[in-house]
Amino acid sequence: MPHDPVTVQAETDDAASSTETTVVSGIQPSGQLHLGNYFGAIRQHIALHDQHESYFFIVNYHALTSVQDNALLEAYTMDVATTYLALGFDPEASHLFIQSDVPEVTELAWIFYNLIPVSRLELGVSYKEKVERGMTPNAGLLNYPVLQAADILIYGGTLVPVGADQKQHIEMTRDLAQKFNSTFCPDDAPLFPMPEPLILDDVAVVPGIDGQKMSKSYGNTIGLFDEGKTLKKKVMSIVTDSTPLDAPKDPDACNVFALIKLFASDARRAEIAANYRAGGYGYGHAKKELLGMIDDYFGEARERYYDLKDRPDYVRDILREGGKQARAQARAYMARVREAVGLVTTYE
Ligand code: AQP
Repeated sequence: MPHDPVTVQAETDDAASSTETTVVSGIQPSGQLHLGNYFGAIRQHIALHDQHESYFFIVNYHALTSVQDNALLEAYTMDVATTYLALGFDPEASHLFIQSDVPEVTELAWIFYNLIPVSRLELGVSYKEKVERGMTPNAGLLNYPVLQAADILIYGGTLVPVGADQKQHIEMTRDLAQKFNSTFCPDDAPLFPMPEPLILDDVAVVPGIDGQKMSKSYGNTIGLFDEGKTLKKKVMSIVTDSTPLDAPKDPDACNVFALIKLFASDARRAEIAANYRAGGYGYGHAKKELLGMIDDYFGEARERYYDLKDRPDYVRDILREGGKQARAQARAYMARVREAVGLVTTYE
């Protein structure tokens, strides 16, 4: 497998070589986690989490932009944590916690609101796409990247492993760090570092079963732990063109092949591409192959997931401890931010 954690580690070593590296990333509890989340971000999170000081959090404030049902939000939040642990996240080696256990991020976001024009936020690609898809353009959705910047900077994040769709948001984070430093800090003592995104070029944006970006809110996902009939139904419904079985096909124009590439070794990938080009290899063959790959890849983690699902108190304890540590760090940073801004603090 070209993308097992070991390979990702090698790929990320350059970007994360500094001894000062602090890895920070969040994930929305807005639905079942899917292949796009995994290959775009989670795989890198798992590979990096025990290599550096790191903070991984479940961004439930962000998820309010799309989930406004309390039982569902709570269930999705626990599900994200359970998924990370099932995939091998070691809570002793890093911090895994819930965003709202560190409410100081909303305070930092408020400060940042004053440093970015509304017109810049209105140009956000993700914002525009979500509105085009029918989401309500409320203030939370518009300000999503500002809260994200607060999430990253409040822990002094320097490296942010994300999918390609988040590139623009990390640029906004950098601009906000720069703007804060130039507005409130002496030139030789900037408060915030400049975070770098870590985006693996070969993954880019993982397509969903309809060929659009795989996204929880688009209803086009393949869940990490989908199995049996559910998994089969989703894989078999991946959109393809109507080229007949016998005819040669272009693998690079095919959604099924785009997903196969994520799982297959280089040699297997080349073989399947050659089959496409030769003709006589149908999309049904490719889908069957993909189905087996997904099952093999996530089979063991799926078993751990179902085991952990029966132990919600254990998962909650891990989140509580992670939140406690993260909050201590965030509070220390906020004390310096408040002083830099001139917010008089009268409590100890
Ligand atoms: N299709 C994708 N391809 C590559 N990376 C992806 N990511 C999400 N979809 C893809 C990456 O997953 C990380 C966590 O994403 P998120 O859950 O915080 O928010 P998102 O990007 O908005 O994910 P969804 O599934 O599209 O959620 P909804 O529909 O609720 O907005 C990010 O690093 C993202 O790049």
